[in-house]
Amino acid sequence: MATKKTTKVAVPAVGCAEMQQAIIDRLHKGLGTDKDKANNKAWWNATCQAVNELVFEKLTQTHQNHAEKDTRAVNYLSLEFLMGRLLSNNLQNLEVFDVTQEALKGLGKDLYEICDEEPDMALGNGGLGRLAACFIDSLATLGYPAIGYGIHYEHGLFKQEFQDGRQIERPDTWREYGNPWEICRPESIQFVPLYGYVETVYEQGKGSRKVWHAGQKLKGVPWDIPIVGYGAKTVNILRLWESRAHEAFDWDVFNAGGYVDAQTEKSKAETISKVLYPNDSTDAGKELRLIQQYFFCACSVKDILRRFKRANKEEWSLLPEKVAIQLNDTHPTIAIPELMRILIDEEGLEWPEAWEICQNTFAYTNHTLLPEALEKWSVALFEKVLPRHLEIIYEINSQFLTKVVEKKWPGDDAKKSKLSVIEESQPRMVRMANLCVITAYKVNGVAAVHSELVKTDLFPEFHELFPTKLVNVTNGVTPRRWLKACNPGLATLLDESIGDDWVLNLDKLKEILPKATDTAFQKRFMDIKKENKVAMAKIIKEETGVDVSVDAIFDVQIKRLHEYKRQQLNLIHILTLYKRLLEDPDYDMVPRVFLFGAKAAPSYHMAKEIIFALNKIADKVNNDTRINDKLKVVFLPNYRVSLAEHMFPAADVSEQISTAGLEASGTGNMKFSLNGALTIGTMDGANIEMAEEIGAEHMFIFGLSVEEVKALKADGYNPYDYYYKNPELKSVLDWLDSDFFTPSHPGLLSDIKRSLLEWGDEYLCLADYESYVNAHQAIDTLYRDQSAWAEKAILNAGAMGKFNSDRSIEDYATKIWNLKKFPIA
Ligand code: 26Q
Repeated sequence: MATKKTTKVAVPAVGCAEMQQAIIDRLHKGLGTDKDKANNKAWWNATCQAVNELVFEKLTQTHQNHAEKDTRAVNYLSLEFLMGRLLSNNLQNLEVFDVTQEALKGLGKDLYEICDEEPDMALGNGGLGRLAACFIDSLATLGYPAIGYGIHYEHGLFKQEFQDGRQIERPDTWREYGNPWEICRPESIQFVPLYGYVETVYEQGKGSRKVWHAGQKLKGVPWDIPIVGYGAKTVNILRLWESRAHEAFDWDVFNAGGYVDAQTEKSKAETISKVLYPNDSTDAGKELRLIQQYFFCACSVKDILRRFKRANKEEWSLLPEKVAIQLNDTHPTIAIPELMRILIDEEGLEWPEAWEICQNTFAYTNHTLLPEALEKWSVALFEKVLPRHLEIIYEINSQFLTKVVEKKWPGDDAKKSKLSVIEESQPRMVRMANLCVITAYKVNGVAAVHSELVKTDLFPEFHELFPTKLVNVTNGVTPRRWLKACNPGLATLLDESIGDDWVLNLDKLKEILPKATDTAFQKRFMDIKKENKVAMAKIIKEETGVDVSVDAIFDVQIKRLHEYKRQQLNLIHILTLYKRLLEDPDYDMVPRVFLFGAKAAPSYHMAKEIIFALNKIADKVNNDTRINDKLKVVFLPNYRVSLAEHMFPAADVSEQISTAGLEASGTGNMKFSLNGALTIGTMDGANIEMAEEIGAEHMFIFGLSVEEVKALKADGYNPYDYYYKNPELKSVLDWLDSDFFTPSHPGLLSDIKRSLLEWGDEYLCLADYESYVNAHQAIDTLYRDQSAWAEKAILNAGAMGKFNSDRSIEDYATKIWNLKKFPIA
C-alpha cells in the first residue's frame, strides 16, 4: 500500500533516557521506593509524577499567558465530569507516549499494564458527564481560555457487581490512596453560607438592603486537575470543590465542650461532596443534592468574581465581556440567583444593572425532553436552605411575568402559570429550566432534531418570546481518546493512509472514502477490527468466563439502562433468534455475540429487572449446546469509560434504538461509527445527522419517526394490537412468563412482559419490533459479504468528521461564547 508522508513529526519534549531518569527519580524521591521493590501501582504513580513535570510547566505558561492578556474565558459549570483515566491521554496529548513506552520497556515494564493500574475518574453518570470531559479536552486542544468547575466527589458513580444476575452497587473509591493528577489550592478556598434567615436593614437616606444571616457555613477546598490539550499548546484546569467544615463553627462547638458534636458538624459538612448522585428519579428533590448544587455554584461564582476583580477592579459592567458561564443542564442553575445576590447584597449594585449583567453572562444547555427529568425543587426546601435565593427568584419571576409575559399576552393567566418559575402545585415547586431560559442569553439543544423539539414541544412560548435565544449545537466526541488512544491499530492505518493531522482536523477522514472499495484497504481495516475483537474476547473471558468467537458479529449496546433507550427491545429480539434456533437447529444465521454494558439507577426497578433478565437469558443461551454457539449473550459488569475504550473498537454493530424523539443526541453512536461499526438505529437524536453524513443506506435505520410516534400516541397506542398480530412476538413475550430462564421460579421475568402489554408499552417497543427484526436480518445478510461490509464500515468512519467535539466547541465559541483562542506560542 502507498503510504503518505506524515504531515507532523511529533517532537517529544523529552528523550527516552531522560524519561527513564524522571520515573526512577519519582520512585525514589516521590514514593520512597525503588525499581526492584515497586509494584505496578507505584510504577503508575511514578510515571504520572514524571509526566506532571511536563504538565506543570505548560500549566504555568498558559496561566501567565491568559492573565497577562486578561482574556475572556468560558466557565463550564457541570455537576459531572466523567474523565476516565488520564495517564495515556496525557502522554498522548503531550506527544510522549512512544518515548514513555520505550523508557518503561527499558526498565522491564509494559506501559499498557501500567496504564491499567489507574482507577477511572468516574465523576459522572453517562452522556452528559462524558460530554463535559470531551469538551474540556477540545477547549484546551483548540487553545481557548476555559475552566471546568465541578465537585470533588469522594465517591464517583457506584461500582456495579452482579449477584445471581442482579445488580449490586458498591462504593467507588477512585482516590482511596490519593491521586497524582490533582493539586490542592488552599489559597483559593471559598466559604459558603447555608440556611438561616434574611433581615431587611433600613438605612437612612439609602433605602433598604437585605442581609442573609446564615445558620451554617461550609468551606470549599479547590482541587485542580490540569487538562492538557493535544500538542500541549494549552493546559487549562478542571477545578473541583471539596466540602469541609468551617473551622469557626467547629471550634465554637468544640470550645463549648462538645468535641463529639464538633466531629458531627465536621462529618455533616464533609457529606456534601461525599458522593455523586446516580441519575435517579427518587433522588430528585433531596436536600443534600440541592446543597451540593449550591455549594459548588457558590464556590465557582466566587472564584470567577475573584479573578475578574483582580483584573478589572469593580467595573461590573465589564463582567459579560470577560466571563461566559455555561450551565451544563439545569443542575447548576442556582449560580444565577447566587450571582444576583453577590452583585446586589455584597457589591451594592441596583437590581436592573445586576439583572442586565446576569442576562448577558449565562448560557444554558438542555440535554433532555423527558418531562420527569426536568428539575424542580419544593419552595419549602428552598426557603429553608437558601432563603435569600428564593426571594431573588420570586423577584426575577415577578418582573418576567409582569414586564414580559403580560406585555406579549395581556391578561392570559394560563400562559403566566405555564411560564412561571413557580409551579402552583401542591407543594409549590421551583422550575429550574424556566429560570434558565428566562435568564440565559442563549439556550441550546444537543442535536438538530432535539433543538427543534426544544423549540416546538418543550418551550414553544419561550421561543415566541425570545425568537433568537434557542439554538442548536450538535454534540461531538474527542477523537484523541475515542480513536487515536483507544484504537491504535486504526489510528496507525489512518496516519499511513491520509497523514496524521486527522487528529486535529477530523474532516480529513473523508479522504479514506475513495478507499472504501479498495480490497487491500478493506482487508487492513477488517484485520484491525479482528485484532480488536480478539482483545475484547480476552476481556470477556476474564470478566465473565464466557468464550466467544471472533468470527461472530459483535453486536453492542452500551449506555445507561433506561426504558427509553430500549435494551428490552434488544432483549426480545435476542429471544426471537434463540427461539428460531431451538425450533430449527439448522436455522441459518451468522453467529452473533450480543454485548451489553449498562448501570441502572439503584432505585429504578424496571431497569434492574431488564439487567436481571438479560443475565438470566445469557446463562441459558451460553450454556445451550443445541444452538452450536450461534448465539452468545454477555452482560459485562461495571460498564465505565476504560471498558468502553475496549468495546467501541471491537464492535461490528452499534445499537442506537431509542424511541424516536427521546434520545437528545447520544454520543456513543458517534464513537462506534468512528471506530468502524455499523449502526442499527432509529431516526432519533444525532443518529439523524449521522445518516445525513454517512448516507442512510449505509446504516440500518428502522422504526417509527418522531412524527409517526406522535401520531400513534395521539391515536391511542395499543400494544396488544401488535402482540396478537405477530405470533412470533407473542411467543417470545409469553416465554417470559415461564420458568425457562429461571428454573423452578416461573414469573421472575414477567414484569418485562407486563410493562410491554398491561402497562401500555410507553416506549413503543412492540410497534417497532417487526421493523427492528427485519433490520437485524439485513445485518445478517450484509455480513456474509465481508467486502460489502468492510465498504460500509469504512464509509461510516470516513463520514464522522462532523461529530468531533472540536467542531462542537467551535460552534459554542462562535454561536454562544464569542470566545477567542490564545494558545501559547
Ligand atoms: C437528576 C436529579 C438527581 C440526580 C441526578 C440527576 C441527573 C444526573 C445526570 C439527571 C440527568 C443526568 C444526565 C443526563 C444525560 O446524560 N443526558 C444525556 O446527555 C447527553 C449529552 O448531551 C446526550 O447525548 C444524551 O442523549 C442525553 O440522554
